[in-house]
Amino acid sequence: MLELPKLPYDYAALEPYIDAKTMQIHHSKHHGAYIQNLNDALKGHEEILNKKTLEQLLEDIGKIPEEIRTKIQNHGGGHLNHTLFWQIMSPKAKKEPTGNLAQQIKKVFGGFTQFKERFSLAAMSRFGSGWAWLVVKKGKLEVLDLPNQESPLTQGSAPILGLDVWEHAYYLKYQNRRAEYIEAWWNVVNWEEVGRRFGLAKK
Ligand code: MN3
Repeated sequence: MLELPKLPYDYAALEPYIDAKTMQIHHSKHHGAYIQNLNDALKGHEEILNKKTLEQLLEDIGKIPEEIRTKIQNHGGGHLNHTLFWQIMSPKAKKEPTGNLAQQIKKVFGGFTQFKERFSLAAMSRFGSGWAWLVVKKGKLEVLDLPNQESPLTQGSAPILGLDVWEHAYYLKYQNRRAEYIEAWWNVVNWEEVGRRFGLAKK
């Protein structure tokens, strides 16, 4: 049985950028539902998580038994995506990446400002529900936007930064103003954690 991971900070910690009510519902209800649905889907198939992690299952979805494949993609993806999302945000966020990650962002996108524009555009232009991602693919940084709870792992990419642009992530505070939510979110990105994930993905 998988359990809902605890948030590494209080629900109100990301105010004023992300409000406490949104965080509470998003974590306890939405992420909670992915966990519950994932556990339901795994009933009778518990053995698949003895041999592989959920990450490994999503990297090679063709090997997941067909009768539960779509559910594992949706709810397993939802679980991993949100787990990453909580970790790559922090109330003590620094405004910019440092070290090797900063250098690679400059090399690939031309600079941090250009990267932010590129990523924000991906987040804005994702039609309907989905995520914008910064991933490492074959050692190189890339920006992606993917629908629903599709995991970058399924595309052979390691996610290091993700922005949830489902309406449940911002509607209470920002209503239809997705651009304002994206702009505010940059203030809470935990670049230390993104840099740590970059270091792991490069290996
Ligand atoms: Mn969400």
